[in-house]
This record gives sequence, structure tokens and C-alpha cells, in this order.
Amino acid sequence: MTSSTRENRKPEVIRLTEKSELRREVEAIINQTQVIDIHTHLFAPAFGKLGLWGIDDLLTYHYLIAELFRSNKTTPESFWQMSKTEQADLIWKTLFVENSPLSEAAQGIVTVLSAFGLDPCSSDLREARSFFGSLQLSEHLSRVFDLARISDVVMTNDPLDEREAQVWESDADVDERFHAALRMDGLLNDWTNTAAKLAHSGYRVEDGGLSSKTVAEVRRFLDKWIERMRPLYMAVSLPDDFVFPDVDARDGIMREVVLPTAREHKLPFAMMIGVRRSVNPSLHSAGDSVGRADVKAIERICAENPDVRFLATFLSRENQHELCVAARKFSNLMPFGCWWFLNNPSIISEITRERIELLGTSFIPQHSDARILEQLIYKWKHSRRVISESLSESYERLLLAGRAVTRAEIERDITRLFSGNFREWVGLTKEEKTEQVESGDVVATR
Ligand code: FIX
Ligand code: ZN
Repeated sequence: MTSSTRENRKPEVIRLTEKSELRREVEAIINQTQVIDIHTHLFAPAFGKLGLWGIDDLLTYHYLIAELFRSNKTTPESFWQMSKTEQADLIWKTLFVENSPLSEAAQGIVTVLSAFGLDPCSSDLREARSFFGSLQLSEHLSRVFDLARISDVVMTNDPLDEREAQVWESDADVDERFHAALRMDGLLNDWTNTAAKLAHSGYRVEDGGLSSKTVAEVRRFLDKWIERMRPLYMAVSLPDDFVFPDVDARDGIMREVVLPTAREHKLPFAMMIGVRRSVNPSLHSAGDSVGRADVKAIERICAENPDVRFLATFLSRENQHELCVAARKFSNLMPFGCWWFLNNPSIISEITRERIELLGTSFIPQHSDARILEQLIYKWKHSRRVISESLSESYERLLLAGRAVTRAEIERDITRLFSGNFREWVGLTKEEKTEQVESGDVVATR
């Protein structure tokens, strides 16, 4: 916010009866506050073709692929035979021309097209393709970050992916707005294949029991990648039947490798729990589903490891309340985001409300999970709208209880939710101090 805007603001006192004024104020602050997107599948330009952007990638997002088969008789087998352009054309025709784009993922495309002044009612993709085809990625990237009011994003980085590893090994210049997160799915969910890959890369690991030599070698592998990527946290997605403690390879690797690494490097560990992978394998990445998980697993991990900071998100709506309660018991647990099938306005609204009611502002309300650059625009625009409503309601209840709120307090709260809590959790310092309104104007009172 510029100082002139600040000067123009009157120290208004808004009465409780003027709810709409308070809502407008909260909405304005939410819309102007920069966010750190703590979990995405985006890649910095240095990663070349791994970074997805433009209309064909947007339309072939796996959320929309799943929706295509509900409204079109094409089989998955024939869909996968098509080129990406043909797939995008089919999805456009089916979900945007022959049907109204009402689902959240479809509305997202409409929001993105509108943001660039493109016609969301067009009968084909000619205009959109010519627009995206004319862009320079570096300028476009900054424009998307500006439109979405995003300062930084966190990628999902798998050192076992050779295409990615090559870029890290090449010392390429990675755009500073993109931070790494060291993903552990291979290690924790597919130990047999991962052990073989590590052995192939020269690490002396054995599948079977976790010998001290194997533990030391896997730690050497992680130490190397932490040194190279400088991740903000380590992360894993876990199935709905994840339990802790357990008697499997995952439990051993978690106790002997991951948690000691988290401790030694002071790296938080993010657990994303409740995914049932490949329920319908013919849909490829669109074929994963959800299951209710056991939040007690998280409680036990937090209790056993008070010196490690955990980030946690659950995929099932049914787990959300229990996660809030767990966070009340363990201050080393930070709930984050409304993940994947929960990233819909009705559910974000419900989850954000229960989090505010149980945790105040000590949580991270959302991440985008964006895979395609321009999704940042819609995912954040839509989420900001819902978070704004949920937060406004809480301030209104505070007023009813007899406590006024100042604009500075609202700004402080939203900054915590959108970036501060994460910065503190992962130890990310702020290089440039963004302007803060120092005014203590009471914007809402009884
Ligand atoms: O495991 C994950 O990080 C998930 O978010 C993805 O695998 C999933 O495909 C996705 O994109 C959800 O939004
Ligand atoms: Zn993800």
C-alpha cells in the first residue's frame, strides 16, 4: 500500500450495524496482502519443460480430465492416445461449450481467461492459444505472481526424478521466488524400488531390514540433497491407512532417517495424509482418491518428537476437526491448506471457520497445489474470497462479544495467515520489509 493511500484513509469508526463496512475492509486487506504459497507442483523457469503453463496445460489438468469422463463417452484409453492439443480441445468442447463450467476446476479456467481479457464463452481455443503463444515466460511469470498477489511459491522436489536432479546438479540459477521442498514419497512409500535406485546411484543400501549401514547411506543421500536444494521443509504424502507406530519399512525410515534428519537440519516435516493412489489406474494422475485417516498417528508423532516441527494436512473432510484438536494439544503441529478435493469454496469455508474457532490465527489457511502457472490466479482469487468471508464473520462475533478491532490488527492477522506463520515455522526471513500500516485506527467497534 502506498503512503498516499494510507493518508487518504480516514480513521473511521465502524459500528456493528455497519457489518458490510467491516467486510469490505477485511476483503480489501485480504486482496492486497501478499501470500507465500507453501505447496505447489510448479517449477522455476530453470527447470525448463518441467514447468507447465498456458491453455493446453491448464485444460489437461488432472482435475478436469476426471470431470471429462463424466460428461463424454470417450474412453480413457482413447483419450491417452490423443495429443495434448486434441485432449485440450475435447475438454474445452465438453466441459465449457456443451456444459456450463460450474465445477470449481472449470470455474478456475474461466477466472484465468477473464484475468487475461480472453473470452470464456468462445467456441474454440484459437484466441487463447494465440494469446499464450505470444508470451515471454519471464514476464508472464511476474504478471501471474502480481495478479495472484504471490511473493513466493514452494515447489515439490524429488531428487529421484532424473530430469529434476540434472537441473539441480547443473547449478542452474533458480528464480529466488521459487523455494524447494524435499519430497520423500519414494523413500517412505516405495522403499523397495527406491533402495534399488539408490544402490544404482552408488549408495550402499540394502532392501530388507534397515541396517545401520543402510540408515547411514540414506542419511548421506538426504544430506547431499538438503545441501544442494536448501529446502524449506521435507514432505510426504501418506495413505489413509497410515498409522504410527507401525512395523513396516516406512516406520523404520521415518524413525531412523527422516526424523533425525529433520532434527539435525532443523527442517520441518510436512505430512499430507489420506490419499488412496490409483483407485482407477486408467485415469493416470486423475485416478487417485481419498480416505478417512487416523489423526492419532499425527498426535503420536508430535508427542514423541517435541523438538521437530510438523506441517500437516488431511485429505478427508472428516479428519479436519480432529486435526484442529490435535494442533491444540501439540504446539509443534501446524495445520495447513485445504488439499485437493477440499479445495472447493463450500469446504474451504467450513474448514477455515473451524480452524479460526479452534486455533485463532495459528494455522496456514491455504496452499494452491498449482501444477500449471496460471492456476495461481484462480486458486488464490477463489480462496481469498472464502477466507475473507470466514474471517469477517469471526470479527463480527468479536464485536458482538464487546471487543473492537483495528485495521492494523486485521492486517497483522492476515499477514500471519498468509505468510508469517509459515515464515516462522520454516525460518524464512523477510528480505524486504513490505509496508505495514502502523495506524491503530479502530475500524470496527460496538
Ligand atoms: O501428493 C500431492 O502433493 C498431491 O497434491 C498431488 O499428487 C495431486 O495430484 C494434486 O495435484 C492435488 O492437487
Ligand atoms: Zn500436491
